[in-house]
Amino acid sequence: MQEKTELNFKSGFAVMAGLANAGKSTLLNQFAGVALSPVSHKPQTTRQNILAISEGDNYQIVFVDTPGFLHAEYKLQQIMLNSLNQAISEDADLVIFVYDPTAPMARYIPLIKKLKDLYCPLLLVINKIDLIKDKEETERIVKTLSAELKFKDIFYVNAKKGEGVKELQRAVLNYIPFGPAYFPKGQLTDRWERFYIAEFVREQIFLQYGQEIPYSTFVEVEKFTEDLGDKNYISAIIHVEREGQKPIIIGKGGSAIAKLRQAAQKRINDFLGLKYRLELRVAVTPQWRQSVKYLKKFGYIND
Ligand SMILES: Nc1nc2c(ncn2[C@@H]2O[C@H](COP(=O)(O)OP(=O)(O)OP(=O)(O)O)[C@@H](O)[C@H]2O)c(=O)[nH]1
Ligand SMILES: [Mg+2]
Repeated sequence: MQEKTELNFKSGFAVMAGLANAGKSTLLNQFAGVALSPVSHKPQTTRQNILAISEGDNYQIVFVDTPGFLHAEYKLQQIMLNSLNQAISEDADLVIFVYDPTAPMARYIPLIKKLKDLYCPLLLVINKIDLIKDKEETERIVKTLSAELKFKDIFYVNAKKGEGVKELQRAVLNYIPFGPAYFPKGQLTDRWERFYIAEFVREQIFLQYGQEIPYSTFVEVEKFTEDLGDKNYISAIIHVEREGQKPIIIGKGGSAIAKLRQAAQKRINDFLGLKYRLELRVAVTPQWRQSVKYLKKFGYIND
């Protein structure tokens, strides 16, 4: 029986890779059919790989969202880069190169170099087609990239609107190997609610605050009650790196944190399909992005 199942069933990992802000998380959410991975207009929104499991009667595709390729300066960024490297070189059955036409081609050089070393099939996705001027520009991009990398296929997508996503999803299945499912049927992702709660607060911080604030922030879920009915609540700590960042998060008379609390609470409740009251407080945790101790505590480094 086992042999028959393996012959009929396809299962594997389709990993997205691209520069920061290319639209990888937007695309992952389209594949998932739900806003699972935080999206913002700022680069480096995604810090850890996020899985969306898409399934049918005879397949299970695990789409993997990764942090955008970057030049790592601090420890957290090195960890982000490692997550991408591991996903494309160890986990992937297929890599989807998400290309953002609004980024200068020169910024792609180190990523292209990395993608040259892959053994698995590679698909090119030109995202943000709504922002491309004309057909000539598209042709020029495809020609330049195709001279460097061997693509199995090329797709033109508007991830924000979901245009071209179905065709891409169907094509991905062609490159997924035969084998038994990696995850139990019906599972959407590999992480628990607490992870997503923290991520959705962080997403709102990326949307609401400027400059260094989003990058200096970690959100820790302290309490998450599940059996108090309409008194269910979540309490979370927003860690910042410097004393001076605390009043910025809080805002004049608490106005900024009140706005943040409201937006994050709505995002969490929409996702979980339940009503929680969200409580937020701010703590100063100096240099956490450089500290192995805190990066372990916050789950960026696994023992
Ligand atoms: N106009 C347009 N904007 C898009 C499209 N796809 C994504 N975006 C926008 O691009 C920005 C970045 O999207 P994300 O999905 O967060 O990008 P990402 O690649 O995950 O970025 P990092 O997590 O920082 O690596 C957001 O403001 C999206 O709304 C698209 O097809 N067209
Ligand atoms: Mg992202």
